[in-house]
Amino acid sequence: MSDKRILSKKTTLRGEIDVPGDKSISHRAVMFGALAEGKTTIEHFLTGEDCLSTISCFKKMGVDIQLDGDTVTVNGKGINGLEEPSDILDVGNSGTTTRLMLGILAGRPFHTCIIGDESIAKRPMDRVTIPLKMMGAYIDGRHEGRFTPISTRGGKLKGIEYHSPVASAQVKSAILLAGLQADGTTSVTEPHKSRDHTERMLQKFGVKVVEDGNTVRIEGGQKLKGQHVYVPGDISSAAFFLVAGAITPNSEITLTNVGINPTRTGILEVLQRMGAEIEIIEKSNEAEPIADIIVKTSELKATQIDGELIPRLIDEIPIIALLATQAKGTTVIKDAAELKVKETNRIDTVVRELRKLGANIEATDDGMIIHGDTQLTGGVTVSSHGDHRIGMMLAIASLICEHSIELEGYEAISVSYPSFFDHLNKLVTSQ
Ligand code: SPQ
Repeated sequence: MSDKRILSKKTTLRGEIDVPGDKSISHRAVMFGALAEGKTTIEHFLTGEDCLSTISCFKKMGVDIQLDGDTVTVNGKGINGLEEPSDILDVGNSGTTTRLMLGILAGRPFHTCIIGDESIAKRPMDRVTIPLKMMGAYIDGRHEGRFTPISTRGGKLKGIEYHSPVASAQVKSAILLAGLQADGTTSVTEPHKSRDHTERMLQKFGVKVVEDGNTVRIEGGQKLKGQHVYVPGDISSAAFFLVAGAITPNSEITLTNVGINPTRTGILEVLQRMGAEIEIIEKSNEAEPIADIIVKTSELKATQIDGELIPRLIDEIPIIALLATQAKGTTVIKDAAELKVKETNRIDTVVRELRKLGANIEATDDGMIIHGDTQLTGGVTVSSHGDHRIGMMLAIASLICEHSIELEGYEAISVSYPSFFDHLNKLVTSQ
């Protein structure tokens, strides 16, 4: 990794940030626009690398997609309008693109070959290929279809009742997207409810989806109709500045138009429980609820994070670990073994990199234990390990380290937050 940045302590952060569009919702808006009949316009789209990979894959399947600033226009020709790509579909670093697209391709009567980067090649795909094969799809890949490169030739699908061993929106969404193309009813039941952007957006595009506790059902053969989608700010990106505001002295930050879908707001509950001074000003509540959030420097106390809360803050655990280093007492995070199969093993990378900075943190089998109220020292080189969320967590940690740090692999941040350093600089300079 050759890209490096020196980052140093800051005494105050002030100002307002318009957080970029939600990554999960941006992916889905392009995909559902491609499956729909007619025009879909997407406003406040996230132009991070992951979402650009989704656009590129669907363009290769013959979909007319135009990107202008952060507005996307998709001219969908319906699900039968997708064409066999003449080239491989490269998903880059994006697990969401891979898994949701597999659900769509499961029912398409043509051949595709999906590849991604080194990190994607290590992430388990059998969590979606197993149920999709049960539905009748022809899918194969490295290690008996568990890893990319993966090839698909869609089959005639039949509905299944699937009980997922993990709470995963990617698994749930892949099965629902295959279910749309299947004979009969498809249902997915999860141990805990994962983010529900697919269910909300399918309904917006005119599809009937029935939700009953942790079970979601869909009837095959329904059609999608093009829509206008406004993508709220990504709460997973906002989380970095919510924590920055709480732990940096003399700070007050306003984050505007942040999505506060209850399946994603675990971070807000944890901040409140830990004593952070935050104010949530709700603004609108259409397909996805939105709020402005204000955070101030706060006295923090430790907490325990587990159970149904985990899928509601899974991507925020790296930055919550940093928050916990500044809280009085010991914070315990458990039931989070899913962290091991993200862009990196996020239990290992968080513990390893925060320890280098002087944190008192231990890894467990399914989470971590953080002994708080620690002065982070810094004065070392840390690495993102190519994982955007680890890179941003370390950049926020630098704000409170005694000595400056060198961050290796900062470019990974553009996967989900290309304007991250511009926003950080804005908060440092707008006193
Ligand atoms: O897309 P990708 O690479 O899987 O991205 C991550 C992230 O940190 O941005 C996970 F590494 O977010 C996932 C999230 O963890 C995005 C997502 C979605 O859009 O459906 C769901 C979650 O994954 P999962 O496996 O729990 O379904």
